[in-house]
Amino acid sequence: MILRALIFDVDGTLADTEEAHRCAFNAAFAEHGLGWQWNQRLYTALLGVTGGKERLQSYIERLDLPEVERARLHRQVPALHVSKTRHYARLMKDGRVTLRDGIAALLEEARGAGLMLAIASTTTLTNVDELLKSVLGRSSEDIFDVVACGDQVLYKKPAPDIYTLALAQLGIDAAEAVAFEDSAAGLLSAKTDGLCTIVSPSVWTASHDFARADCIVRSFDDLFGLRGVRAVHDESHPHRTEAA
Ligand code: XBP
Ligand code: MG
Repeated sequence: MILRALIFDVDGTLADTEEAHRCAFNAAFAEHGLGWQWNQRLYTALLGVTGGKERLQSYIERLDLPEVERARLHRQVPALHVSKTRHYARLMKDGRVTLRDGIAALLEEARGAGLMLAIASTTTLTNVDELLKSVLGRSSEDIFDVVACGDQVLYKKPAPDIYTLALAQLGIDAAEAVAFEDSAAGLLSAKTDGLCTIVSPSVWTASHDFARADCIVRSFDDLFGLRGVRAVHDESHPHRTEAA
């Protein structure tokens, strides 16, 4: 099989965005008069649940509350998440978040090598666009051939659904693409779809299990150049890539 596309996770992979997400959640809690504060230690644990709305729901389930109050808070989740997304957009505009090392070169070299580019993310399209406008001055559809994200699928990572959707929209098989991830949930999602997956842990996911990764790098900067690289489908070493 020939390599035809690179598929990127967003949060923690394209950029280290989770501190901005955490601050956006806390700003939304304050706006809604909730006395909640997610510190970095708690947020690292909560990141085990993908999806902001799902993370809020799992947090509410952890609280020691009368059931009536718990039900009221669950009903508040959609509005809370809308507020949080607005705060995240505001934080993206302050320009403090940058692409992770190596990502800009990977995107450029992939284009130069004639590869398609896709996103497979749990976050919302709004967040993807706000991030890319902030770090590259362009929207997601200007850069990526396919943007699969958020509620486009019912089951979020670690379910394979978002990568299945990205591959379908690319019109290719898993053997023709490589996925880039930062978390155990993202890795499991990509591997369940049979994708060769390169992982670079983020500060939030350093303790995750990446045993199934095809390649683990400290930084995406460590990857070889893509020029002239093609995937050689060798039964004994599927997804082995070598310089042409
Ligand atoms: C990471 C997530 C997202 C973000 C928060 O997505 O799990 O939920 O933490 O964004 P990925 P939302 O690594 O798949 O890009 O609040 O929009 O979900
Ligand atoms: Mg991620």
